[in-house]
Amino acid sequence: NNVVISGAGLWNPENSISNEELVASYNAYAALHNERYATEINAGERVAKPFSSAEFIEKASGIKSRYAFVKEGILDPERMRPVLEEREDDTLSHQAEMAINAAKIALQEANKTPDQIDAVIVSCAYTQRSYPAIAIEVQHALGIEGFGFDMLVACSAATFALHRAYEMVAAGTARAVLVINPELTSPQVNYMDRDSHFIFGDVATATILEQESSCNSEHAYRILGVKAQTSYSNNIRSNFGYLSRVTDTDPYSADKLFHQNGRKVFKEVCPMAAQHITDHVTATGNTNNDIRRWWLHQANINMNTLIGKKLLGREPSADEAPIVLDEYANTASAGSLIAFNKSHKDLVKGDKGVICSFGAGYSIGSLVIEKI
Ligand code: CO8
Repeated sequence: NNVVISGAGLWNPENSISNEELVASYNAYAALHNERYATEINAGERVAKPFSSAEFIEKASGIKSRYAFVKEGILDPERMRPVLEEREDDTLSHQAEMAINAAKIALQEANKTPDQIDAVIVSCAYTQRSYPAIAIEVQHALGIEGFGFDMLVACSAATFALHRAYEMVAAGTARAVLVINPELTSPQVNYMDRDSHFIFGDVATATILEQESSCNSEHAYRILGVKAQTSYSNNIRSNFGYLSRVTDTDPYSADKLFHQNGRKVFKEVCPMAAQHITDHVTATGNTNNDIRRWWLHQANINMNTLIGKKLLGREPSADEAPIVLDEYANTASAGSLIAFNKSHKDLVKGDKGVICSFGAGYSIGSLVIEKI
């Protein structure tokens, strides 16, 4: 039984933050910091905070702005993190709200009603709590029967969840699965760190997978193959977790937030991703030149250009490998699916494409698909 992607949804918050706004707030924070600790800095006991620049950010990453679920607090040099109110237990949680916004669009695109969905997977880089699962909250709110569960695989959370949904539909354990990626990254961004303060944005994506025989969507894609790979690396890491309470460590310390060795990640992940994709495309009986569109992970424009060159022997055009980094920044696992959401409807029957994530773990996940 063939499995298809029959609907996709993209929801972004109303608030966005430009590089210029972000840099102004970071630089104000750095100046305050350097003034406050001038004596120690001058004595060589503390390092001065370097200044950031909007030009550097755009050139090094391709990012011009990012969305923020809550903007308040992020740009305050005395706070440097969003202000999120804690919601009552009987109120929809932040991430469930984001997830539902994207899920409703995906359901509509797939021409599906909640009673036709058998499972919900919420998969992202962080969930705001361990239990009850955000997926079960979403399932309840949308009136879906069956079951739901959460998954965490950082940058590859979305693709790995699509793989699980594919297996469930192929095995017949679910008629249709709703996969949602509410990437609420801003609470984990270290806005006080010049090297990473610009990288991430908030967004939610959702995707419906179902049997081809039940599909009545205008834009559907048969899944020709799925492939996953992981290889342990500490080059992208966050030590935030439920043990923080008992290890008596500072929950605000830099190691409890996203941090990375960006240069090493770049050097190690690009060749891995290009090889993985080429192997996967070949295993489906195609060559890279048969691929009409590449919906690649969106972490850094230079990474995508390099991987594109390795795949095609030349730089892919924006039509072949769309970039959404300028507007969205890195959204953890959602990037390749934002690209898919924004540019798939022009494909024609028989066109093939690749959705691929690469990042923390390291983890790489891909799907080769064909428009039906
Ligand atoms: N403004 C001005 N100058 C800067 C800034 C800044 N903001 N930042 C760095 N510089 C300076 C550096 O200090 C350095 O100066 P010098 O040459 O004097 O030492 C110079 O600019 C060059 O710095 P880099 O070598 O660091 O610059 P790069 O060109 O390598 O670019 C990048 C840095 C953009 C980080 C790049 O290395 C990169 O993108 N690498 C890939 C990283 C990547 O893809 N990471 C994936 C992370 S996402 C992920 O895995 C998901 C995790 C889960 C989600 C987390 C959600 C919070």
